[in-house]
Amino acid sequence: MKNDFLLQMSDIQNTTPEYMETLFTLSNGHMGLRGSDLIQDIHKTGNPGTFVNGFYEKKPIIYGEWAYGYAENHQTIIKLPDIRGIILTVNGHRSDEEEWMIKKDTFMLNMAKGLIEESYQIQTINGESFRFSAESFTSFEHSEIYTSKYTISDSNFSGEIVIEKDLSVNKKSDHHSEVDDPRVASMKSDLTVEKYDERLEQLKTHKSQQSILFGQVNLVNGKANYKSLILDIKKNEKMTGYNFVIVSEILKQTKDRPAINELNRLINDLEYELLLKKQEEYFNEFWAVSDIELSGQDKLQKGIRFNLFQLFQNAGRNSTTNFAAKGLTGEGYEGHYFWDTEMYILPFFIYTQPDIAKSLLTYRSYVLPQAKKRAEKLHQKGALFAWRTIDGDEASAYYPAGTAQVHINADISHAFQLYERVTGDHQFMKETGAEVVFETARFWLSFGHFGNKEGQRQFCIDGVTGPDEYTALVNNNYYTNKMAQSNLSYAVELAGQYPEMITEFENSQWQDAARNMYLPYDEKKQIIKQDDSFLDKEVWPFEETPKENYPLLLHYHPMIIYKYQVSKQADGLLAPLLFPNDYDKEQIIRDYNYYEGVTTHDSSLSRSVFSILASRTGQKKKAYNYFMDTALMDIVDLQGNAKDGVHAANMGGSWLSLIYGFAGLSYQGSDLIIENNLPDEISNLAFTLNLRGNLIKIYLDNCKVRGKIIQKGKFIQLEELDNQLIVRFNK
Ligand code: IFM
Repeated sequence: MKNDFLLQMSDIQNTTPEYMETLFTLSNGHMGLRGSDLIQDIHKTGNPGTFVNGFYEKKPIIYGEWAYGYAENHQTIIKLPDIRGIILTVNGHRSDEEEWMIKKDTFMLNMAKGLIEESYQIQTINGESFRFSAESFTSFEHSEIYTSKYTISDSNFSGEIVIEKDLSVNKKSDHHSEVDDPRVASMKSDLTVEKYDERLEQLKTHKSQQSILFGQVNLVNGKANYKSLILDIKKNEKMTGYNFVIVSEILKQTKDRPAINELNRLINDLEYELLLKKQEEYFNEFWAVSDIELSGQDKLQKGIRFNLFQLFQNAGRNSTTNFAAKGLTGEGYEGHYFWDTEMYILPFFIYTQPDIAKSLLTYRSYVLPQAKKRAEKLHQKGALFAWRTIDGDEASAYYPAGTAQVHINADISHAFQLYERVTGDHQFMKETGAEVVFETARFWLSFGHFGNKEGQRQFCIDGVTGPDEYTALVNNNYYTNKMAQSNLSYAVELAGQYPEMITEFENSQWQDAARNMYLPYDEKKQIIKQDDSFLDKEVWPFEETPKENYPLLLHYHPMIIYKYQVSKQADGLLAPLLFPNDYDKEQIIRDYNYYEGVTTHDSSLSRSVFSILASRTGQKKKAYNYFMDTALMDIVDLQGNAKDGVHAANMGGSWLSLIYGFAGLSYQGSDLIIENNLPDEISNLAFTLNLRGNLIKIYLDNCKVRGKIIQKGKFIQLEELDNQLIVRFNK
């Protein structure tokens, strides 16, 4: 197998245990377990643990000063015990009680198959020695199973080796929180534990009213044991045993019979080799439709595959869960879902694995009732989606950089629109998406207002925060207004197809607001204004700011930051990225140059945007440099906080930098255009897109763009021009 599918310790910059655990996380969208030390010794280090997507607890937010409509509860993903770590007992002596020699020979994440493979040379304090190998994975065939095959060989003794896992919950070590970093928080797990049967316990939360079944089965020579795995070793003979940890789907607090019956069937038929075979099939399929091959700097190919792998393995797939900002790799951002999914992560899925995209979008429809309630609470019409959430309710305790980011509404509408455009799945829009788009459009009409701007009646949206979290509560954030306009226009388009879902009056209001949306522009500087007041502020004193004072959010009070022209991340520049046909190249370059000068990139969501726009405006060197920071962000720990989880939006951003940037994907009318913007450092790029069921393999090299249909779907035509590929769809 090609080494570019194997992530090893030698590939990564930082080797602290917490950081390694993040990078070597195994997940299947339902559960994620950090890649902690396998064999527990007397030196307990790191921050191991397991996360279940959407399994969380609530607790009231205590405000020093409360105001009407503030978010009521924290929602925090629960850190369950480490289901990976094992304790070995050899002839009565335990690995976590005595000083053993444990030498790691191999440890790798096999991204081609979705496994961790590892082997150790072990010598106990009494001189018993043996080789211990393990192969483990979170099953994609049955997402409630994490399984390992353990093999003992080359032993210099005959005797008993016991392999155990400590799955007891509510331990002190299941809690870890960084006091000085607002981006990290976890909640001490306080679960009610009830014995369910001889194999399983039921773990219940209190306030969020959820429960899961949790337990293990061990198999040796076809015999099951629910506590531990006992191997009778003969000197020099090889011996194998299997462990299966069961982490059920989230159940209703009352007994969820069908789900439990299904789980019982699953437990009775556990078969490692079959699950392994299926795992390989899943991953073969995944790489066949999603891989990106490219030439270039050492580690780049592997870095890109690592990003794609993490995107694939961390996406919720059951329509009631989504994609947390850190996936299931750590406790950063409490397991919350943000706009990261729609604007950075979903394009990858929409263009490569539309079924996963559909499931992530369905989640938004699933929480639409909460979004409608939220709008009502704020005395608005329609729906207002939570800025950060697990269960759909707003969980942001700091509203200026939370609830006020109402652009989330339009981001969600935009993702539905992209899904429909790329897949042609109108049925989904009819059944699920249209209502979300209409409700978000209703919100804009009631939240915004017509005002007089520059002598004209224009639609304004005041008192909001845009993507840049270093600028809060402003009037007419350019990005928000542009996105709201697009949301309204899409609602009008859908209204033409489903007129029975809206009123005539609404339709005309939406058209009016979209047509007259105010988009702030500075005539003197000839650039878009991030918002009404951004350019009037003093520019942040960058020259006097020591390097160690970045990210600013950890060193300056918000009141100081908000006074200045300083952006944490790309904001207005997202508009030309998403609507390239609305801006000419000179305009984009002027905006780019200005806003690059005031952006710190303290958010990991920033650099990919700068890379894409640099690609599209012929600034190849810049495009490449920003891309490299994006592509290898977690592998080199660029942001310094990968220990708390991967930067999933940035991983989506690295896909965007390649496909929207280097391959210049855009639309002209209904035609999709691929354009060759490859930087000098990358001479070849190949990737696959799924366009209305057609799998198209696209190749770029220094002088050409080529396309090949490798699986046929609805009618399309490819036209190859000099350095351009045009995909035409049948209307
Ligand atoms: O959604 C982002 C936001 O744009 C910047 N702060 C972190 C959030 C989660 O990734």
